[in-house]
Amino acid sequence: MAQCGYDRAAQAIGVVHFGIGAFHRAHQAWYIDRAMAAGDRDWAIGALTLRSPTVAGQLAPQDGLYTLTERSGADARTRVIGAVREVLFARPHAERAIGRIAAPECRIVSFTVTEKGYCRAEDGGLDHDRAQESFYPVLGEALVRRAAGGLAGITLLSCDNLAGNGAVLHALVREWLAARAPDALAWFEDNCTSPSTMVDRIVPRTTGADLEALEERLGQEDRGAVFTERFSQWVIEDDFAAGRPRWEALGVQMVADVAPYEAAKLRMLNGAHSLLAYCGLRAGHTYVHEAAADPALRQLAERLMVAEAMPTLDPAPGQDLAAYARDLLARFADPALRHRLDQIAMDGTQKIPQRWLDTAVWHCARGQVPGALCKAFDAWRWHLGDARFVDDPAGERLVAAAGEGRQAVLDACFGGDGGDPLWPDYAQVRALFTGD
Ligand code: CS2
Repeated sequence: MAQCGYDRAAQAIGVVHFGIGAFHRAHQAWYIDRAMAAGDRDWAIGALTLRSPTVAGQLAPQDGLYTLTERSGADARTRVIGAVREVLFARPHAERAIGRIAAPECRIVSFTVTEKGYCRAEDGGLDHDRAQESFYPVLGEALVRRAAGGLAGITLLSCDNLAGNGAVLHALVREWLAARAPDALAWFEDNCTSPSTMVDRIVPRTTGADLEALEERLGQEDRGAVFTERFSQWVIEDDFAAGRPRWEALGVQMVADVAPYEAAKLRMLNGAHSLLAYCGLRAGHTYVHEAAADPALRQLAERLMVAEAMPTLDPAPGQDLAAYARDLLARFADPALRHRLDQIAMDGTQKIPQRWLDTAVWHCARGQVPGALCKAFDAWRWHLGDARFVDDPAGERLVAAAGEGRQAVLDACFGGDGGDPLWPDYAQVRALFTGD
């Protein structure tokens, strides 16, 4: 495979990343690769996979090298990414993984572990049992060692689609340390930062057909290849404990407050994505571009973004939400991406609160009915009606509730276990969606 324009072997591992799925390879790794190609040094990535050894098996034999292909219409551009220097399956290699984060050259620990990887309990705090299976044991032990060794602090950089992802991560790590290593807590608070980020790039799961076509084109096999759109956006709160690559030279927006970008992305892009997923599957479509080409569904997605989500947002100066909605519809419609609706439909309980509920609550408070959201919710309930297609940590509970009607689904997802609702204003939203 062609090389990437800088001396890979000479770069220290400055970034340790949890969750080296396709999204990380097509987004953060691509930015870091370009930063090093532009002259930044020692930001190579040591990647950890928590759940599946497959990606380590794909990338390790290629020495971490892989290609990224940007697709748009009939056009495809491929580039070699060299930023990933090491890939470890964290379970059998926990000690090495801890060592990577505890090493002085580590300056950033980043995360794409999906919404459920943060292991939030229903009250928003840490679910300590589930957290044992996630990144917390490795990260926690590494922080303890850094604290004990008097090392410099690091930046924890969440790159998942959660509102206030940095603050959420910081609070959960604090809880983990408070329960298991209180001695490291003051060091953590004084030395580490957790800026929030908004990440955006549509990265469909790579298929066998993608890999075959690529091999034919390149004349070489690449088992770690990723395929994405040309568009990419990264907005980051500029609060780093120990430096960062010069990302601003590569189009990354370094800002004081990421909240307006994050809210717009979650409620408009991701909100419309989830709507298209459930309504699209219900209408018999397989891909996002098919749903976006269906006039009724396109109109519904547009209505959600423009009429329902936009009024709830408070844009940052220069943030043009109407243009954003137009661009999103064009991105969804690109047939080159072949983005499967069922990829988006999974983990609904983890995604829907930050995608739909804030918008719903806003309209409820004004006595208005967000019609597109009501249709989306109904399609989600339809989706839960067939257990074979439900892929969600709360799957069993939801499928059982789906048989009992709308109210039961809502309660199962947002209502807690009979106690206080998980969501403020939940009662109003419940009345809206159930017609009570
Ligand atoms: C999608 C996102 O799978 C999903 O739930 O909505 O992964 C989406 O493609 C990205 O957030 C785009 O940046």
